[in-house]
Amino acid sequence: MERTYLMVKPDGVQRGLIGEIISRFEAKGFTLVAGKLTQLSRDLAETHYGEHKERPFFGELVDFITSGPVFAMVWEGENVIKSSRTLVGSTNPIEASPGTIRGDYGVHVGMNLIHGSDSPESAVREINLFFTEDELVSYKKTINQWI
Ligand code: ABT
Ligand code: MG
Repeated sequence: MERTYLMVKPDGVQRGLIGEIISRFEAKGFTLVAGKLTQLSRDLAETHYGEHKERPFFGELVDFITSGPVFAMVWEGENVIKSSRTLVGSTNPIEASPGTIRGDYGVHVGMNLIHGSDSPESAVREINLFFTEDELVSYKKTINQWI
């Protein structure tokens, strides 16, 4: 079954939105495989966002993502990578549709509440960056066989 890495960013944690965000993925029918509150080191943040190293906003991005605790998670389900990006909404909350997390709660492109892996390769890379194998819990839901 496909897995993805999702992370409530420092703004989402500060605004008390961890529960609300988790609820949306639970309601969709995805399965939580791992979760922890953690504070990113600058090193880890720079590795995680390595693809943006040359971008003008890189320094601010790393400042922001290390500014407070994040809630790191792994979720599992059919097409969870693409589907969770749809639930998250466009990068810029101004363009994100109502009903998406960023569309409902976001204001600023640099503080857009939640991160979601953007491809199968990113998902594997990010899951391994943030979690050890023994932190990932595999189980089958015993209720609701329909999703
Ligand atoms: P992430 O899930 O955080 O990776 O966001 P997303 O994949 O939707 O968007 P990308 B393009 O990966 O943006 C990474 C972070 O950089 C911020 N950003 C992006 C800016 O601050 N200014 C910009 O012009 C762009 C393009 C938004 C993302 N995160 N934060 N926080
Ligand atoms: Mg991204």
